[in-house]
Amino acid sequence: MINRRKFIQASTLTSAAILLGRKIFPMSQIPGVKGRAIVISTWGPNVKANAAAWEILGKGGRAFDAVVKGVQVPEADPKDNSVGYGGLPDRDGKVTLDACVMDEFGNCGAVMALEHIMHPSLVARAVMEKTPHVQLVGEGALQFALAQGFKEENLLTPESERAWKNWLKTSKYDPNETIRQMKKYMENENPGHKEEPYPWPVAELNHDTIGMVAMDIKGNLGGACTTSGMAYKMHGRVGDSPIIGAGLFVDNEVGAASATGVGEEVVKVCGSHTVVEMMRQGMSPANACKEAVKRIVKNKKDKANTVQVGFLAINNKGEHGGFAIQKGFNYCVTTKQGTLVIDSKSWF
Ligand code: SD4
Repeated sequence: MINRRKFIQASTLTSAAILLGRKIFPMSQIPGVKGRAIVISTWGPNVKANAAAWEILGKGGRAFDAVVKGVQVPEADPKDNSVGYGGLPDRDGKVTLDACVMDEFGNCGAVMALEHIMHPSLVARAVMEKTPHVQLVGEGALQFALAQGFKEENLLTPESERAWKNWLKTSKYDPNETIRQMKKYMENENPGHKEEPYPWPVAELNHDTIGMVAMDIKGNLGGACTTSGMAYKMHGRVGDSPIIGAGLFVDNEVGAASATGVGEEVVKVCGSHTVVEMMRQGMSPANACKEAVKRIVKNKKDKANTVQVGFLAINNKGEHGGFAIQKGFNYCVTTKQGTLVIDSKSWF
């Protein structure tokens, strides 16, 4: 079994060294790719999502198609408590999903507070491709999805329902505390997780929103972001993830960025758009992410260390980077050389 701590330490080397370093998800079965295709996504456990995206990118497919395929992996995974099926509900026990997608032409689509549909990213894509609109919310989004043939289903798994009932005992809304409690709860639920073989112990599958951005071998970019939002939020609350410019932004001439963490803070600084604009001005992806973090830290003043937000980005040269407010944010990078998980630097 691979020691995760060692692996993460190894992954804190510079990105150039990393790409020469340990491959954790060999892509040898996929035909070699000429060019500079790359896909990155929030959080280490999304190696599986990257692999799904690479099935398209690795064959020379379109970045937009790749990310839409990639993010469907955590959406369908009942063990992922922050995205799609199995996502933790709002304080009323309802699973409400947010997602958006953006392509190389600047087309975009989003759904917000969508219930009962496992793949909000696909509905967001349908909004983009089949309506004159960009965003559909709540009941209207559901009606549209059903008219498009999406299946209505119960997304609240027994595990997520138990976690919610456990939360109801205190009913205290605190995003950081919620994440800590959720991890503790899932560890109790899965006492044997430490013995589980690589790639990831069960408890670590319970990560966060997936934001995924990619560049294909033609140099075109695409992005997708999907989440069940902050656990135990107010019913009707929408975070940053489905907001173009906040949770995701793509500009084919410059780069693409996505965000995870406390969405309210990301919205206030138009986070992902800020990252792309900073890259337009010549910053590296990591420094551009740091600039967006800096604005949140400035807004939060002495409370900055009470929230977590992480950004990731690629530029149009295929360079990648990330930055977070707190330690602990990592992202997965897949290129033709394989997949690696990189610990981002942080403000604190
Ligand atoms: C939200 N940014 O709804 C999302 C959720 C998330 O850490 O990333 N949580 O605010």
